[in-house]
Amino acid sequence: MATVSLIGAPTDVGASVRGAGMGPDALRVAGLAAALQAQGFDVIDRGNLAGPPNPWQQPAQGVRHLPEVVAWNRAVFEAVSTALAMNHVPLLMGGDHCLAIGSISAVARQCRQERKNLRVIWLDAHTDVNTETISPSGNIHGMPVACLLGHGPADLVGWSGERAAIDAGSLDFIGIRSVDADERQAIKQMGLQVFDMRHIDEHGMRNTMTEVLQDVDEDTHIHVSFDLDCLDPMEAPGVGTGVRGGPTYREMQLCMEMIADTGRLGSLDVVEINPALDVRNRTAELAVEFIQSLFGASTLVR
Ligand code: 4U7
Ligand code: MN
Ligand code: MN
Ligand code: MN
Repeated sequence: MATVSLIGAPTDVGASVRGAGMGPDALRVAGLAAALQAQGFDVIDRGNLAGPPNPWQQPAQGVRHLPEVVAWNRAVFEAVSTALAMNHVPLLMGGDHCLAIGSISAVARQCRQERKNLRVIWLDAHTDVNTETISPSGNIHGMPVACLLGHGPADLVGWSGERAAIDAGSLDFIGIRSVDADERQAIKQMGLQVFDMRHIDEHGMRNTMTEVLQDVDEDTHIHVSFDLDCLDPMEAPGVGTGVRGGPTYREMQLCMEMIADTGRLGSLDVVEINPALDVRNRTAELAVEFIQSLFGASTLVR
């Protein structure tokens, strides 16, 4: 059985709603380590990374807190690289979604070294493809996908060793229902595949995931970047940028189980849990349930 490395990154520097920095402890309190251990995994909790405090400033040149975002992502990049080098499955506990820049850059670099095909599955209400020139907020948690595709602030691009850590064709978005006007243009220009809520409404989660996973083979490394605001806020109230109309509990379970069935999950981000806005840690507890499914726990009785 694999070893899972839990990496805490307690920061909200990439967001403008405060509180996501408490995400790692919310996941610990919800019993993440014990849940994975019960499934037979070895789990090592690496504790929390250190980084600068949130300076709580207005955006400058289109971005908020760029030096702090760079510092936190450096720490994440190093920790994820270390875990991968030990053949562990890194599980990044955010923190806001800007941290996916460091995490996925590290994964992309490792996959290139091992000649694996990296597939990124982005579970989110948002596409996070803004850049400093088009973002309506300047919040970098709305920009990680752009940075990973080689766009965005220069300090956040190229960390994997190539300008683009991932190519447009190896990235799939699930659950999308909030895209900004200029972001929409960027999505078209970059040729990104977006399975938005309309697609899930019309085709169902099963057909959607069948399509997403069709070309996964034995040389594929799947990275899941799980923003808890992907879920409907009725299920997951503890998020800073909730949007009505997300997948239901059952739809999300199916999504996770179908990814698990491939046997190719290699790394994971769990981000944007905001305990300050949550109800009795429900969102972190929900996250733990979904993580269990993603790691192969099944409620199937056949
Ligand atoms: B998250 C937003 F304008 N698009 O860029 C922006 F609507 O990581 C939201 O998906 C980004 O939670 C949300 O600020 C970032 C906004
Ligand atoms: Mn996000
Ligand atoms: Mn989001
Ligand atoms: Mn959010």
